Amino acid sequence: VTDGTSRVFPPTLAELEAEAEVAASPAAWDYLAHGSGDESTMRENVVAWTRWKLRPQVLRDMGDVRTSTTVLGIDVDAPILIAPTAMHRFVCDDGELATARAAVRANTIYIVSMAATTSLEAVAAEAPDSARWAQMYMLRDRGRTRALAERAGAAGYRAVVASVDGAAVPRRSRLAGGALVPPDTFRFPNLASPDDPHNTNLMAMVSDFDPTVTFDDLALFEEWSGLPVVVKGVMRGDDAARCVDAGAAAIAISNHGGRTLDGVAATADVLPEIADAVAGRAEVYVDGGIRNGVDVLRAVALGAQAVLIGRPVLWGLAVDGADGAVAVLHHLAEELGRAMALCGRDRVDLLTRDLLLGAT
Ligand code: FNR
Ligand code: LAC
Repeated sequence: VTDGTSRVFPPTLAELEAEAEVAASPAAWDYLAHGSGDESTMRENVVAWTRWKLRPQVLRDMGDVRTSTTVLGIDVDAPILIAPTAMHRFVCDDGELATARAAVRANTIYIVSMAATTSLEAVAAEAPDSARWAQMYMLRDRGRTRALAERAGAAGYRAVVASVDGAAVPRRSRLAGGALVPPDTFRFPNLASPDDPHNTNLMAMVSDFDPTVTFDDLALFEEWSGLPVVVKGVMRGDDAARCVDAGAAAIAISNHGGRTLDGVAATADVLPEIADAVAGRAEVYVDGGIRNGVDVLRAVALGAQAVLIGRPVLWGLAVDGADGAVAVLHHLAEELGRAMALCGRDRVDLLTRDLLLGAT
């Protein structure tokens, strides 16, 4: 299989992962590959998708299969978005600028992390015509979050993704002492604080998360940015319903790729409950362990409007920069299209729960 560019693309993301481990520095690999505790949630995220077995339909004229869809009214080529992940300069020289170019080429949405090593404005300038969302946590100094939300609105971002899984600092066993000090050449221009304008250590940022945030605060993100709010890190139907009541435009189901609290359920297992609780009042996205196009089909069939891809995009960046990230996104979309044809559904909005054994 080729990815349409120069290099031969591995047939599975597992092979790309192995290449990425070789390509990345040991420090970057320790940072991106691992999870919290004994990593049971991280592993379970991947396995849980495979437990949903398909019930394909046949004899349905699959001459014109389309993976395109919309998220918050924005057209995308596939229901496959780029999850917010920190520090892309850790894995590739161009960092977030490469990711921005990849998102344009794959015609999808790049959710830029608060802990990006490139400013929101520089990412916007690199891909002015594409849709981007800005991820942020509420910081103890709420004025800093407000400033970032205002910058996202001013720089043409189309949504704020408010991450809400930061009530305590996670323990990452594979990072020395549980802390992380990235190369001191890194800058975090979206985390500017008055005394330390451009150089905030990542773990210092995590300790700056405001643990007092409640549902009532969600409206602040919209007020500050003028943008719809996606709430990321929800794992229960009752919480999802309360977020929607509080004005959320979308819910992103996530356990942070198993990087926060080990022992949390796999996202594939809570998706049906959350989709039912939201009941079409907002869009639902899901991330965690999505490693092939069949997983994307499963997620959409269970009620997700789209999925977010975390580590695989970083593997692509590590191996081949923007080309590598595009290859990952194209590969997943291509597998989704094939899975749709073999399940007898030629449009994304025809992917429904009856395609999965035991889901209805
Ligand atoms: C993340 N994630 C994350 N989430 C977020 O809201 N803000 C962030 O800055 C980061 N940073 C981050 C860095 C790295 C290296 C990883 C792997 C993840 C979580 C991310 O958005 C997403 O929830 C998971 O990565 C999804 O799981 P998979 O696809 O990696 O299995
Ligand atoms: C992480 C933080 C930055 O997962 O969200 O490393």
